[in-house]
Amino acid sequence: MTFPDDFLWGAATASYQIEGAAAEDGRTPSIWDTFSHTPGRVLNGDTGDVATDHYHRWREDVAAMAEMGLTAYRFSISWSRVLPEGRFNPRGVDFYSRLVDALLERGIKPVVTLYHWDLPQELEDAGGWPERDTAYRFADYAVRVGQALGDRVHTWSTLNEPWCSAFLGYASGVHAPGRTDPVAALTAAHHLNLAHGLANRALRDVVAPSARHSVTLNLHHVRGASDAAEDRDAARKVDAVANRIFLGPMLGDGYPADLLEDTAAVTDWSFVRDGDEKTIAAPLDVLGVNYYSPTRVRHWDGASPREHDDGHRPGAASPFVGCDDVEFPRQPGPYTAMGWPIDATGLEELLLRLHRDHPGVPLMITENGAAFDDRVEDAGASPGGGGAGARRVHDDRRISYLRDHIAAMRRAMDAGVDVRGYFAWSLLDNFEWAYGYSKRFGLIHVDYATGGRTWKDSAYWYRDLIAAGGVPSDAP
Ligand code: PNW
Repeated sequence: MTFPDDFLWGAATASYQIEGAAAEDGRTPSIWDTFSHTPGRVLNGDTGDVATDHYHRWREDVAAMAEMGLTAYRFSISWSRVLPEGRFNPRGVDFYSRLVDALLERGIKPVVTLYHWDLPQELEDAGGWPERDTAYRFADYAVRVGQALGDRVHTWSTLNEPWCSAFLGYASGVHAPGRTDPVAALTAAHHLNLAHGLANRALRDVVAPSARHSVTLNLHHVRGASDAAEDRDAARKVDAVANRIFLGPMLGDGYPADLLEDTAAVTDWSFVRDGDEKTIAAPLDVLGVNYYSPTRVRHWDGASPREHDDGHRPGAASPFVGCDDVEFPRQPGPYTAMGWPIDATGLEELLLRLHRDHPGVPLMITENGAAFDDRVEDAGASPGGGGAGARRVHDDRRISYLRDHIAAMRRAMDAGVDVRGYFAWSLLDNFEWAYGYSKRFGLIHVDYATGGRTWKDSAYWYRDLIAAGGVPSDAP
């Protein structure tokens, strides 16, 4: 396994999941502040008020990245820090400006996501993503950030996982703002697409010409449970409303005809105006792909209880609008602590499919990783155990997960797929949305009582892999 010299090895985070300091330096609430403070929405009533306290500990976090040898860091910007209640807030931007400078000093390329789900609350109050004006507000915000940081950012990504924003936020309601309205969800998906196109175009006018422009999608690698025509059709439907609803317009093919047919009973799509698809098809330098596990689907005949084992909360409405005759049967194990199946072949197949359907579009793995119940060993008390206070965090399964997925990516590259970088999710344990702090995805363990950081075994392993040019230390 050898990788190109300029291949990016990174780790990723998101503003609401790590920053804390929810009311500091002028920041006002986003939909995730409101949602997490609403009883019953997030496990154990956890909120992002403090999170990993990265807002105060960012210097130490950047030092850890440098020690790990990361060549890139993917983070997101909090819209309501930069434009609290719509007013420009220089103190909010200054935080990111100092962070970017510190990264560059260490030779770490900043990969900036403008939107990782934390819509300013006042924009949700005005209608949120189902309201067309939100897309224009997003483009204005992108320009503000571009003007402030545009001379220093390596890659700009407009949105992280618009599928989650639209369908978990407005259809199943397990994410903020917690609405369950399929028409609102499809409308939101379109306005997120539009927001991406408007922001991508506006940014190019204000940032360095060398900057790359991107978006990150959580593409579902959908597999039918059998080769039967009805299961294949179930896979086609889910692929349309989870993947091609974004890939189509963003990569210049417009909305797929089968998606419009499958959802015709829900909406006539009259919210798409003349010229929108052209706006959305703004040129992309690289497409970000987040991959965790494959999605297994089967035709549902309505006779037996419908299976919905795709990691979504039991009893919640389905996020898959227009797929009422599809079920999501349990997949063979093993699983992560999220209950997500572990299967690296899905990543390889997904990359090959993207390369086949959209040749010439470079790809980047912008998230890949796993939550496990890591074994924390406090060695301070045991004789010969590494000294007082020494702590080890053993996470062999995370190492295997990362190793297998990096190998799968490498196989796809060997078959001709142009992959430019790999980002582990996540640098730190953090606020895992509806699961609060109960799920840990980090390379670095966070003690939420003290804020203390401890490198897990996987962090040392990843450091060694990067130092060896992408070769895992125990490779045959
Ligand atoms: C992604 N799903 O979220 C996000 O980009 C991260 O912020 C998050 O922490 C990470 O993956 C792990 O969950 C997803 O239900 C959340 O399909 C849910 C789903 C997909 C991605």
